[in-house]
Amino acid sequence: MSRGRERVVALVDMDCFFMQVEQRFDPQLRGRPCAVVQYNKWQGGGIIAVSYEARSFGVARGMWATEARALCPELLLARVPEARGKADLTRYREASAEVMEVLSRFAAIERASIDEAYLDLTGSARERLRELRGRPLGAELLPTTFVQGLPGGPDPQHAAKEELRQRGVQEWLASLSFDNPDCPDLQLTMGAVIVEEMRVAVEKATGFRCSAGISHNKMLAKLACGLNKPNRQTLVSSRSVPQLFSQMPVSNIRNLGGKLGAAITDILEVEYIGQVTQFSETELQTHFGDKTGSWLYDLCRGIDDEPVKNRHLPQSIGCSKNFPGRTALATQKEVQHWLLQLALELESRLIKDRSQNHRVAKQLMVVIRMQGDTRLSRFCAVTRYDAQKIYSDAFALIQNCNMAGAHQAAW
Ligand code: TTP
Ligand code: CA
Ligand code: CA
Repeated sequence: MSRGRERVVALVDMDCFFMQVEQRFDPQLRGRPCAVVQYNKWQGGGIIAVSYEARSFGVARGMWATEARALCPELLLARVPEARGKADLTRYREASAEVMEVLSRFAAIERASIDEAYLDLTGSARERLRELRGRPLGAELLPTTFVQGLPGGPDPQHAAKEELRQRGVQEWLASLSFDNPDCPDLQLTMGAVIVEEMRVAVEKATGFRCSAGISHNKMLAKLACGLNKPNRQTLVSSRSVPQLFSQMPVSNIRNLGGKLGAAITDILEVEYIGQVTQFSETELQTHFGDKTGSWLYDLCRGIDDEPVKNRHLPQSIGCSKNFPGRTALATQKEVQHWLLQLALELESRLIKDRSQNHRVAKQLMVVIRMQGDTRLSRFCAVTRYDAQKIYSDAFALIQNCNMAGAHQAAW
């Protein structure tokens, strides 16, 4: 078996997640163009989640509600609950836990964010293939699966997306030999069957729809998931990688969205991830260091060895509030007020986490963003789950960052 095709890895990501949570809460929002906004004092609030019905009008995350209404006059809005003067995401965290619980019934999960998780389905896929004893899989087991790169041939002019999907699945299944359970493509196909079942189970238990990607590693699974949203899943086989990568912008790849991705496009003068295959491993190591160079050499060929970790819970518990532009905090009193509000939220979430998950936090990290977008972080030990103590520790950590002077009333 060629390297990098040993595993079956899936990434499940909820469709417009906060929106679906609000739609379950208020059924009048279902099937309608709608969005979730945070706060509403300025421009009707900032949009953080958008239903697919509203996306077709051009409504997007980051717009103000007033801008979105101009694009889509019938847009309905749901508001993020607030507590202690800031957004309260409890409702979404609880909905996330419901989803993660269902996914965990199928395999160990690595929670990757509030609405997505990786699963290593290698073991389950192998077992199911053994049970199959060489019988072929039917297209009816893959009712929402797209096979990336298929159907082959020139793009037909008038075929509907669903018709192309079905033809792709047919072509794919016809290309498989079912008598070899070690065949990587066959294992991926069984992985996709399991993910179809998983997504049905998620919707049945929670009412939420999701999309998924099925491939040989986390990078390809994540990329695959985004190819046919919403409520669909995409299988990316290793043979589809060269074509897919030949037009895939570097920044669309997991871990290449930021500075490293920008360095790759600048230094190598490439636009697409597939173009990186022109460079030797040594060349890549010269530019990016030994470790990153080798990693990149594999990555641009669709190879990524990062294991799916067994991690169900978030690694940290954090809360924050932004004060953009004119709302920037300008006095020590204000800084103290908001630090205390954050500490109060933290205290209650830490206490809940300790009783639910039988663990205790060790480190407190305080991050502040200052004028000109500079960020600064400071750490200390967490000694007690007590808001007053967390607040005073946090304030002590950042007090000397006050440009006006550590003990001034101004900040
Ligand atoms: P995403 O998975 O990035 O987006 P989404 O689920 O809304 O839409 P899609 O169907 O395209 O996956 O984020 C999950 C949730 O996290 C989202 O519903 C709201 C929240 N979120 C924010 O509040 N701010 C942000 O900047 C992002 C990226 C997400
Ligand atoms: Ca999502
Ligand atoms: Ca997500």
